[in-house]
Amino acid sequence: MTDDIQSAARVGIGGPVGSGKTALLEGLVPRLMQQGIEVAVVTNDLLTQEDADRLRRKGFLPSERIVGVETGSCPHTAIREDPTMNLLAVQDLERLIPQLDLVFIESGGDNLASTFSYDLVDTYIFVIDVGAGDDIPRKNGPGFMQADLVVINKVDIAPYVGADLAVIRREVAARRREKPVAYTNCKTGEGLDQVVYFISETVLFQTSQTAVKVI
Ligand SMILES: Nc1nc2c(ncn2[C@@H]2O[C@H](COP(=O)(O)OP(=O)(O)OP(=O)(O)O)[C@@H](O)[C@H]2O)c(=O)[nH]1
Ligand SMILES: [Mg+2]
Repeated sequence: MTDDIQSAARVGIGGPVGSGKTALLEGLVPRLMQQGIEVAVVTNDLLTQEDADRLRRKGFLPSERIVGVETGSCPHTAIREDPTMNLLAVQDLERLIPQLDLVFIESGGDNLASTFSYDLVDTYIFVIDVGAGDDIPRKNGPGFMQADLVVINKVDIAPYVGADLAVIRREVAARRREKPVAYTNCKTGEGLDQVVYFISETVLFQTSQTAVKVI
């Protein structure tokens, strides 16, 4: 039934509650659109359309390109154990927008164990924020360890929460080794070019026009 539909690249965005997943989307989507990439977004919330409505209010994407999935269960169930709802949402978007290049799937906020099924996404980004403490990398959560890209967000608040960015950088490098990491401030856009670079190289197979290589 779906054989004749062109498949868009799928990028998961996971991470704890409030780490900045939606803020990251708010930064990434306009940057990718500027490069001519056709983007859509699926958001997951437990019982609401909160994030989908927030993105619609931003006005940077036509409303039909934003789908809010109400998971009604643990967020990781809908991105890993049984991603049916998300797969159907992506398929609907691909049917509606045949020229689609890229679909983001934002998980509901979860814990450090949260990972995506590769049946649902081609690659995924795990967002943690500096405000959660500089010991987060030491906790070895599977989401953080296994994600294709880790984004350490809210670097701007480090001085206010007593988090040492040098410690974070050292411990992230020791645990992630060669796997990419980007340090971002979604309020200013700092570091977002590195995330665009990662997406361009990993799933769009093109060299980003503005981006900087991820460290
Ligand atoms: N100072 C600062 N605040 C940020 C940054 N990124 C996000 N925020 C704020 O952090 C709060 C949470 O951001 P969201 O983007 O809603 O986080 P989320 O991960 O999508 O949250 P859930 O979907 O509820 O899990 C909001 O008040 C954002 O404005 C950042 O880089 N710096
Ligand atoms: Mg969100």
